[in-house]
Amino acid sequence: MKLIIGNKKYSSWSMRPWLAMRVKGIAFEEQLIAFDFPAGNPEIKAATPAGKVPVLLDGDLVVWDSLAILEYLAERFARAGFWPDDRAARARARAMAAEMHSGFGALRAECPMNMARAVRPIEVSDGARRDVARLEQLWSEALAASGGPFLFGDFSNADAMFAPVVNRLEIYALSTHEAVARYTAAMKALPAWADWQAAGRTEPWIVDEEEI
Ligand SMILES: N[C@@H](CCC(=O)N[C@@H](CS)C(=O)NCC(=O)O)C(=O)O
Repeated sequence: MKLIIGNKKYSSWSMRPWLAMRVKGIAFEEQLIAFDFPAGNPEIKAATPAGKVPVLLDGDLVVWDSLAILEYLAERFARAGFWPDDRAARARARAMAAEMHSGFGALRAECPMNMARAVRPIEVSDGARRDVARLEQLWSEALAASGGPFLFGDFSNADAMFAPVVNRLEIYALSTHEAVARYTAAMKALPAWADWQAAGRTEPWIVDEEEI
């Protein structure tokens, strides 16, 4: 299996399946295609019809889009615990993943993921503040129900979906909520997180619009 990803420093969507596969111990080859061109990297467009990373290749099968890849992995490795075992928890985890995938537009637009940025507060819009408040609500409720350390106890696809916003909340100092601090510590304690971040920090590409 091969996972095509973008810059580890900036590519929030790529981080999701990469982290999930590493945490679940799934072996895969990685191909990094950096986006360091003003109008996108033509190599990405050549490698995938949608012109976006991540993309998972499994034999002849091509799966694009981070959430679709996570769903495929959950079926392909049914015993790996990509989703919670309990049906109701699984439904909630999927609802949270879907909300993340289709929402939080203000936060995503104003506060790009950046694995090499030092913590430095910025002013954000009311919309982004509302996004942060919604994350605090979602995470505190899920952690209280499961007991943590991850949203549904063990690391699941829901955590993979939210991992990039953990970085956004931290580097722009957007939340002082206790549940966010606890969840951030659990994420950052993952060896896979440390490996992704260390690689992102050594990348040579600087994309101006991602540097806030
Ligand atoms: N819906 C897609 C979005 C993927 C996406 O926007 N990827 C960005 C990188 S994070 C990308 O490929 N950008 C390169 C480009 O647009 O040229 C997913 O979740 O996988």
